[in-house]
Amino acid sequence: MNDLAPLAELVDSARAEFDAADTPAALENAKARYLGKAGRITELLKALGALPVEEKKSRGAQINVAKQQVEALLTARREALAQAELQAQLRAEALDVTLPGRQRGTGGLHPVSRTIERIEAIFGSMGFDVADGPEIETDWFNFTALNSPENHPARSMQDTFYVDLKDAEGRWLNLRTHTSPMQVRYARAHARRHAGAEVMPEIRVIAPGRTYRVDSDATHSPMFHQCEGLWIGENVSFKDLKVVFTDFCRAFFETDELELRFRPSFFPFTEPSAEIDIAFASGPLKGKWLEVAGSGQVHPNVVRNFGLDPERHIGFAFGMGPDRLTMLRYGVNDLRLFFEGDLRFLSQFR
Ligand code: 2NM
Repeated sequence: MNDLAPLAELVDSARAEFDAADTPAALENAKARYLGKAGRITELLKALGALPVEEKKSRGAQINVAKQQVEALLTARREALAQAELQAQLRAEALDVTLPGRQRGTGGLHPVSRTIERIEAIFGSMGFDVADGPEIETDWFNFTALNSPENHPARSMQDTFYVDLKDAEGRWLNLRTHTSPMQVRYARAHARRHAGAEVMPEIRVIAPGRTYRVDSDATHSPMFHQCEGLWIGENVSFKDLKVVFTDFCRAFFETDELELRFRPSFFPFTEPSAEIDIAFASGPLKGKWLEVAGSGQVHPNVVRNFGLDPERHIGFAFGMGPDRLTMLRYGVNDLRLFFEGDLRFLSQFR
């Protein structure tokens, strides 16, 4: 046992085992195999007792040198592991302080929503309430109540999205093709609330919202917006419609330099009916007649379906397209841009 080679081998194998230990716990296990109670070095030291005195001295010194080497290796490996752990932690928590700050994205209202808000504010200033309601409607509210005959082309499958669903009373449902059914709902609730009153307060309401038709090209989208207006009283005339709508157009387009034209037309729910055209006195659209709304005096059959007496209650209604008004206001030439959700387009309106 005087040979140094086995001791050198022992130190080498300790080095190999310490290097192979890649966690502090594994390293402590490896340490036990050399320096623990039954460790290889401890066993060698225990065995010294059996040797003669002279040999014990020199052999003991040799073993102690090996022990110190193993202890040094252990300490070095402990430090290396601690360093590695620290580096890993630093890497995991790395922060690049040269990166630009993260911006909180500022959202914005969709241009059509902005238009609807403008419409609501302008008509609100003229005493109009805002109503909204179901986009899935019964045939009765969407067509029948509005004096659309059973065989009217608007009721055909080619024009209207029918839903394979009936309401609680077994009536077929469809996606509303205009917001007028909401006018009917509003007027009926109003009539019920004021039933028996000496004089019913006037109905003044607009109904903006999503509407649906089977139609799709650069100027038609299967989902589009409408805003319909209704004013019913005991003495509301076509003259009032002209005043109200003229004021609205001036406020909406922020100019008094525009002309309005009421062009005779037909709608099942109004009689007489008129398309409303406007022409700007200046700007890129100068002098061009642009159709902006349909209108008319509410048909007596419709007034009756409101739950009111057409001999007493009279008024007008109109319907316009916020999508088209938005195109005119901002000079957008393709309706589809509004519904594709491309932020490069939408963020221009923020
Ligand atoms: C339009 C044109 C003309 C309209 C009629 C009604 C109601 F409910 F009173 F019958 N609401 N909206 C109407 C009238 C809508 O859109 C082009």
